[in-house]
Amino acid sequence: MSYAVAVGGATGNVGQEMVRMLEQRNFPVASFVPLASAASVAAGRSVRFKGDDVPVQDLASFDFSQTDFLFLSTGAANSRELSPGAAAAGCIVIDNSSAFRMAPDVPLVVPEVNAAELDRPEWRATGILPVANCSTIQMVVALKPLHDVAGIRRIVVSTYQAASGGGRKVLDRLHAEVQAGVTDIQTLKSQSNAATLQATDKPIAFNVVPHIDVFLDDGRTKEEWKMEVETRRILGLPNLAVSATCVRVPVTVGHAEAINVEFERPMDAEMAREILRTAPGIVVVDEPRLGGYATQLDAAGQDAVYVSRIRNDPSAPNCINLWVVADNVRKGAALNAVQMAEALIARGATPPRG
Ligand code: 2RA
Repeated sequence: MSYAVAVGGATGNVGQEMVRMLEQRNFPVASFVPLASAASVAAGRSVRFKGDDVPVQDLASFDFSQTDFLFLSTGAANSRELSPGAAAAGCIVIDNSSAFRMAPDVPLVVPEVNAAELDRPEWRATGILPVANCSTIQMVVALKPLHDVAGIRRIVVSTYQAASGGGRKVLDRLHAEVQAGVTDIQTLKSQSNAATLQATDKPIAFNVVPHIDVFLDDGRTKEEWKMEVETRRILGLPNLAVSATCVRVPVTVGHAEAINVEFERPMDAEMAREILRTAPGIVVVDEPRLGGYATQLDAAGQDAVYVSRIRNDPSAPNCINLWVVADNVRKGAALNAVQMAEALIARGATPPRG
């Protein structure tokens, strides 16, 4: 059986990765429609799929009644406007934005962690399956197998997130700043208010910026809040203690996370290493020597979540530290979305027309 597939936001960063992912994983595509803004249509843009240049069609006015899966990567506001109508027309919307992540009766699924949530019938009423935030996805993939053995008590995580997570604008800005080649501190500082930057932003090149998404009233950023609430939701632990600090770093692709995790029951670095070596979606790269760990560059273009620097934290019982790296555009978005559709198909939960 194969499916009528549409990709919304097909000319964007994540949309393009989505198209590549559908190809690479040989997703059973009967028909393929790339969708984008009216401006992209007017500009005559097309998307290459399986050797053909397929012209983009207008996302806003597309009729989804003959579509089985819509993979949408157009941001939360756009998704709120489009997804309900597309789902009502009969297709399953797999949405990369934050718009529906906290909606009641909508499961937040990371297939390696909680694919069984797809079996709950409630979400069918909305027809929308949100993809979790990229920084959350790689963390729960790494922590779930450990939780199953020893029960997580508390997570403290600091992230090192790539510019691509902020979208094309942030990525372009990083490239422009690096190409400008400015390395002396005074010039970099004076450029932080230059016309190419937003007035409140700091330079990204040669810098790390502890600010991703908007600030909330309590001083956390929304990215930090997302990591906390989404982790509880995906792990099914509504009272779990999670504390996040999210930081943008001058890396193009790949998020890294330094995670400190305390367990209810016995756990140490050696146990964690053994458990993670056979866990789904994980590659352990962990030798205490030069290069015996994974970096963002290693993870870029790869599907796996890499776990390195597994070590005991002697400051608390049953507590370890981990370094977790993944390609934020693949596992953090496009791959997870396609895996969700694959999991639905594998469970026989195909779209109504299936
Ligand atoms: C970021 N996690 O890196 C966000 C993208 N969803 O900005």
